[in-house]
Amino acid sequence: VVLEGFELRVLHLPLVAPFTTSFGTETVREVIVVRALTADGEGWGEVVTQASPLYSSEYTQGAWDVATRFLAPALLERRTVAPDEIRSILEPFVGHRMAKAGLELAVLDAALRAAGRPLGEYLGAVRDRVPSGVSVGIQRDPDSLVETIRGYLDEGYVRIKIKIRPGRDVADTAAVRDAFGAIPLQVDANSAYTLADVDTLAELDRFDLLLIEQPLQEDDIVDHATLARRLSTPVCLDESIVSLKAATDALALGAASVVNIKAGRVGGYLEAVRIHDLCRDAGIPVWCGGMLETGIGRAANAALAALPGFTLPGDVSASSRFYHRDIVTEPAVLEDGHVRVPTGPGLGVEIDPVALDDFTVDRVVVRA
Ligand code: OSB
Ligand code: MG
Repeated sequence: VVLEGFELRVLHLPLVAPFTTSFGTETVREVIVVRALTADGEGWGEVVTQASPLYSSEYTQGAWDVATRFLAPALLERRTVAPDEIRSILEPFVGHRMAKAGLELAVLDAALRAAGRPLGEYLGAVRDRVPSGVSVGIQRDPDSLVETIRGYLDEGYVRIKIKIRPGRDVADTAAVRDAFGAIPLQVDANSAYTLADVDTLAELDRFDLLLIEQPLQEDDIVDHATLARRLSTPVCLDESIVSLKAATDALALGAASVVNIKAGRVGGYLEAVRIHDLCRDAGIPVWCGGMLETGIGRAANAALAALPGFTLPGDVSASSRFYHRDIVTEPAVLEDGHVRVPTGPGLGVEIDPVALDDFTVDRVVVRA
């Protein structure tokens, strides 16, 4: 496409309920929405950073700064850009993968809309809907966790993931198993443990979990491999898998027997597909993670999760799991425990301009 500019906005979307993980509680989703302005029309992307660098080193103001001062100008300087060239154009800038991913998605959407091609087809989707799991934050106590999960199961979610942290792990998991029996269940520690906690983590083995997600720190690839040998629960990596190279190394070391793929964390949907391909060739199941996406990223995640190697249900839930009101006109809904893969050109969803404006707290246009 011929790039003319990028519009970036910071949005504040109120959450339907506070979302608590081992690293903190959110009540408002702060997110950056990107609009690529091209000679053939516009395209939309989303930078999935959060307000503070707690899940990863990236955060809203950092992403805003690097995107407006370095990344967008580098793309605009090229003027004519194909989606699969973006990675190499932005490669000189170290890190900042979520910011890169948001720009890439906006250009990709613009290119696909102009060509009349759906994102799912472009990425290699083989399904028209994807099974929907839900990520459940840490609640006040195990009883309220059980009641919260009962609501999601009644809605039809096919897999439950609970957040854990030291002191809120074994008893919470036991309460969920006691209440609901053999439902598909997994836990996510968001890096809250160290190898010194191996005995506690091994207690989780008796719950027959699908997996334990990211028990140790982002850099702890070797420690994850050590831990994996001590647990019967499969170890899944999230934070650690920041690129195809990181995934290659993690698999070589035996640090992960399952991989969570998030396009934002790895620098974009094209890198996400490469990690999918690697894992598929290695016989490692993958699933699509989430970052409380708006309707933009949620549509793209549904398309990604429809690739053949995504054999476990992802955190691709209905928009209503997080939001009363979305910024797209047809937010993702749960139908028989599944979310539909959009079939229209590009993302296959349309932006609701009024909602977009209502949630916007900052806006800038970077021009060629
Ligand atoms: O670790 O998967 C995670 C949300 C924000 C940051 C990290 C994570 C999450 C979730 C929510 O678990 C996933 C979702 O969008 O449903
Ligand atoms: Mg996670």
